[in-house]
Amino acid sequence: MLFKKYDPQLGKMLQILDENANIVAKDLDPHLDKKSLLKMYEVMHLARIADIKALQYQRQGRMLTYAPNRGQEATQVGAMAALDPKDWLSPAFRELPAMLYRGVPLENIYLYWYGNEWGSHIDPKLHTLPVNIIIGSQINHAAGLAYASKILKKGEVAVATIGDGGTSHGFFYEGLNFASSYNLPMVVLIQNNQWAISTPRAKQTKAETLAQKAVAFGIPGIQVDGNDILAMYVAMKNALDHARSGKGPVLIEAVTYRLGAHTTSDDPTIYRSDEEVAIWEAKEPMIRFKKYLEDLGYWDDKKEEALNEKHNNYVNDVFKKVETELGPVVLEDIFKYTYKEMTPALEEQLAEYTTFLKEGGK
Ligand SMILES: Cc1ncc(C[n+]2csc(CCOP(=O)(O)OP(=O)(O)O)c2C)c(N)n1
Ligand SMILES: [Mg+2]
Repeated sequence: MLFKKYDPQLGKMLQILDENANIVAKDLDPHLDKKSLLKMYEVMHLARIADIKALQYQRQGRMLTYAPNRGQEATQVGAMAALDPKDWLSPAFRELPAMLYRGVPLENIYLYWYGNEWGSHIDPKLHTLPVNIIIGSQINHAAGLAYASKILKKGEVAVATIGDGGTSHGFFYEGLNFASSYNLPMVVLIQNNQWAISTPRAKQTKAETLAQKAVAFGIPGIQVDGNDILAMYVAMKNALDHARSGKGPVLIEAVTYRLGAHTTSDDPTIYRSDEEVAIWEAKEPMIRFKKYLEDLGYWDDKKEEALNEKHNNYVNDVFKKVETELGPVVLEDIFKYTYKEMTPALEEQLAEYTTFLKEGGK
């Protein structure tokens, strides 16, 4: 039903909670209970603080390159709240809120961006793959997981996330075509944050929406207000039901915005205007979700203050642990874990680097 009503060829975008925190599609309100709503808000809040602090640590020279996600919290948390724990997440690299919602400890995420690959050792029970820097390959990982789920009749759906820029990559078409041809239980969530580094969405493709790319695969597609956490939940819930029932994949385009830089190595002021950013700042997802919770009587300033303190302390403690105990990289690890056994070339490089360090190199 939902996918018929919001067929991408009709050019309609799903929105349930508007920018002023009003429910604008009453028939689609998922009526989530207080506990679920508060869990969603708390994860968004933790993600926001962890994101801001990661930037600060990086600017202080205490963290390596970091990819901020501010502005994309509702897209990710709303979607993840619809998954069963047994479903899979195959993320890209800007998915800190989604990973936190799936139960990945902040310690892992921080370790990764600190430059220590042990952060990618995520408890297999969490059914969440590590950060994937190779744009688009996560779609094929998800297609593989979905294929396995179908063959083994596991009832698990594999969800992959990808950026607007990633949809230009071959992996996107290969993985989705495979999944649709074999009716695999997969959902692909495009986080259209309007930019792929300095390439704007308008230059990425002539397609009017990214959701309409679903038409070529013969699967449902839907464009959603990605800053509306309720719409994201409802779209993902419907997509999961569709995929789980054996009807094949679904493509979701979340329309959102990357409020920060692409990574800490990027300066967005070079390629986009302050006016554009200001428009999206006003639409950012935490303002409207917080207001929605306040209107319901579930949230107030006192609770916000207490949560600020709790999460600030928690993030400080996690980073302290990463910086002092867990983070420092053992040089050999960098060479040892590329292949099962080191290749002669890697052995040579390790020997050379060890000598360089012994001779006082830095
Ligand atoms: C295969 C591949 N090509 C190029 C890159 C370099 N790169 C990293 S992020 C990025 C842009 C991605 O844009 P988008 O898919 O919109 O995701 P966003 O960064 O906006 O989350 C590029 C080109 C890469 N990581 N992998
Ligand atoms: Mg993008």
